Amino acid sequence: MSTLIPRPLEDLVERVTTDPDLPLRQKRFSSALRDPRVAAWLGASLAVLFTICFVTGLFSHIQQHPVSWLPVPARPAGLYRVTQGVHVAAGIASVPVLLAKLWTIWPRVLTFPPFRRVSDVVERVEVLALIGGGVFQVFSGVANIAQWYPWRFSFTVTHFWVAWVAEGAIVAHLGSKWFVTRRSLRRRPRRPALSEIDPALGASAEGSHAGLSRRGFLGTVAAASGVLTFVTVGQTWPLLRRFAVLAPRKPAAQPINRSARNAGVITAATAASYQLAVSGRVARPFTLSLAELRALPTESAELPIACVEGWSYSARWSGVRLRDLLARAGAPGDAAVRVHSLEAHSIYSVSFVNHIQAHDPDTLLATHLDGRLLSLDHGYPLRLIGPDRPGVNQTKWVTRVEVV
Ligand SMILES: Nc1nc2c(c(=O)[nH]1)N[C@H]1C(S)=C(S)[C@@H](COP(=O)(O)O)O[C@H]1N2
Ligand SMILES: [Mo]
Repeated sequence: MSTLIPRPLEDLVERVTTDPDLPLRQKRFSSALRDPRVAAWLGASLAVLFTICFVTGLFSHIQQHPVSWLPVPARPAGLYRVTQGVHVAAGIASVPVLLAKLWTIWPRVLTFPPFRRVSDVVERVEVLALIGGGVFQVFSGVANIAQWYPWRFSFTVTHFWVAWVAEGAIVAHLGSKWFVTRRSLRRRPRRPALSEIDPALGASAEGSHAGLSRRGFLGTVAAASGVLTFVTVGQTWPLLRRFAVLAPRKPAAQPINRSARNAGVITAATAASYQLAVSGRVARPFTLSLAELRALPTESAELPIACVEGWSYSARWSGVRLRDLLARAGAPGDAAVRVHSLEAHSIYSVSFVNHIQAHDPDTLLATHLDGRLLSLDHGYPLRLIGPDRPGVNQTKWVTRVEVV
């Protein structure tokens, strides 16, 4: 194999990185836990968790940024609730695994010089994408759940594109490590021969890391990951609701992400002049006053609010069916809809409803939540709620239905 580095330098490098008394003494960080089998287990777990995040994330993306040529179905009604719940849970579960993986590999990052062969350069770029991408995705995802935005870029757009970089690096890394990983995972851990046991220390080669075996280390990582998931997943899974002590939002309290005050809609929503307009690609556009709206037949549906942040709850909503309004206006059968909010200057003030969801009997412009008139913060006087839709697109304070 051709090398990029002259022989004498290579010898020096060899000395520097192995001599325990020299600055870049990689060996000093050697630990029985930094072994290929541990690295392989952590890597394989991360690949599974990240891929779950990637696939569910693609679905979230198409949900949050809908395109008319790929309409998402309206059924099952709780689909997005499940996929987004899994997305966030897998992301949270990956935190301890990622930290452990970084800990096991970081002495290798110290290798100096970083490249000796052309293949090293390729590997470095791949590892950089893997570490950078993985750390960025987990960090930005967790920060977003905590509604902490220490950045200026758009979270959804950046999280989406970096996901491709990270997943691409995972696939490349899996390709290059496939045989090593498979061998490491298959091989039983080697038991040290008696001669290898240092009688003075009274410990095996594995004992160099005070007591924590490889199995114990992996077990600890798995337990940390399990506990973190257990104390947060109740934000979307009602069965574990009371254990969700680390969940930033408590779904039982029916959280509000944007209040009426924040959205600047209080006056417009409570004004006597409030109207709902149905217009656009229709034969008979019309408007309704609040009194006329209340005189219409009402329907109800049990539907979840599922926030992209991972919390969700199911509730009983009642109001007017969107498809009844479309029929009344003489909208075509393939009509999709843009629902406009009284809220101005927000990316959430207009929400797209594809033709499948627009004609679903459970897609409502709701006036009531769990039998009570909507509060201002929940979207009074009218909010959109439909099956298999992300929370961000369940627009509040609706004032116009534009048929497209
Ligand atoms: N007009 C408008 N509607 C909105 C939002 C918004 O910022 N503006 N936030 C959305 C988000 S992110 C979620 S998760 C849900 C939460 O619904 P709730 O506040 O009624 O519980 O409302 C959605 N509806
Ligand atoms: Mo949300």
